[in-house]
Amino acid sequence: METIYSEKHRLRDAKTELYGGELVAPFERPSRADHILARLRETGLGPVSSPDDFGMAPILAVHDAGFVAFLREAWREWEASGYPGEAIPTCWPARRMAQRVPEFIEGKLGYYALACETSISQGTWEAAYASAQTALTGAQRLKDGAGAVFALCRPPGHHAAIDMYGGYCFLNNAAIAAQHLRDGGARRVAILDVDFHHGNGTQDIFYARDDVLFASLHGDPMHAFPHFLGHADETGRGAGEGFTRNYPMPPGTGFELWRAALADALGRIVQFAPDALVVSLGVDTFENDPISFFKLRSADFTTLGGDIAGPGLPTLFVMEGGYDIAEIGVNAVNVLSGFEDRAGG
Ligand code: OKP
Ligand code: ZN
Repeated sequence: METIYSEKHRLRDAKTELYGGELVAPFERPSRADHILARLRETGLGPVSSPDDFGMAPILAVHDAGFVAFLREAWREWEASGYPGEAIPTCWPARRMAQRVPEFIEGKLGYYALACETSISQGTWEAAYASAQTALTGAQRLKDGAGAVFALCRPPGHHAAIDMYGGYCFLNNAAIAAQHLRDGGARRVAILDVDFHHGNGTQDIFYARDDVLFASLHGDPMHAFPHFLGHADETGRGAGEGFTRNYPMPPGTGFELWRAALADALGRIVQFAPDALVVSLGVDTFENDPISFFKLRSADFTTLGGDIAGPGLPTLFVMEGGYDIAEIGVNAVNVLSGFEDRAGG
């Protein structure tokens, strides 16, 4: 399986994350990609290629133009404000307040942020842009006939909504790739999100649509980030009714229960009969993940990779989360090799 990878991910190297009431070194850091790349090379999964540049149009096909302009300018505006640290919002357009974009950067941050753990730092936009292009290149490979591709995206994307960033995400790589597949002629695309956290951004982008099915397995939002989306009764809106499917699961969930949810999600995907499958691949379901509460073991990732190959669909894996950095390479590549072994690739 070919991997698409850009060194530009290194430009996303924030110094701070707001965690547990303290500013700490971010969990989402450059060494995550290094460990995945090292493991890919060690196992000889396949070639590693640089992304092509598809420009802004495919990004603007899923994200709000004002939001994208904000992301591009946020660091410059924050620096100009004279504040000493990284850009973090302090105030939100909460219930019964005006939903109007302020002029001052601190207000803009609150308007466009859905969470404040994620600092905007120098280079964040450039890395997020390269991450989206990495996913787009993977989508293009599927369009050109590849059976499976791995987009080693960083920063991740699935929390980024039409006009909101947060949860370490800025641009929704998986959604941008899925839309690119649609615009390239795929009639239906399914997105399967196996990251520990609910893919609220992806759900937001496709919630009212019947051409992109979204299924997510995740920690119950009553107990886990993003806290305010991902309940089982969220199933789509309007024409999209029935085309969103959520599988929230409780603390301590192990592979048996998780795999049963996966089987149900894959059954729905098969029924949907998509032309392509995009997998939001997070391995923060791992038993030793520092910020999550599922109990999957390294060998389980091989099994679930095989399960995902079951439907026999052209499949794009888009990297999302995973914060046990020492094991992220083994766990992510286990999914890919499990997929290949079953797919016979
Ligand atoms: C990004 B991805 C933990 C707080 C976690 C943000 C998590 C973002 C995860 N108590 N806050 O889905 O892996
Ligand atoms: Zn996650």
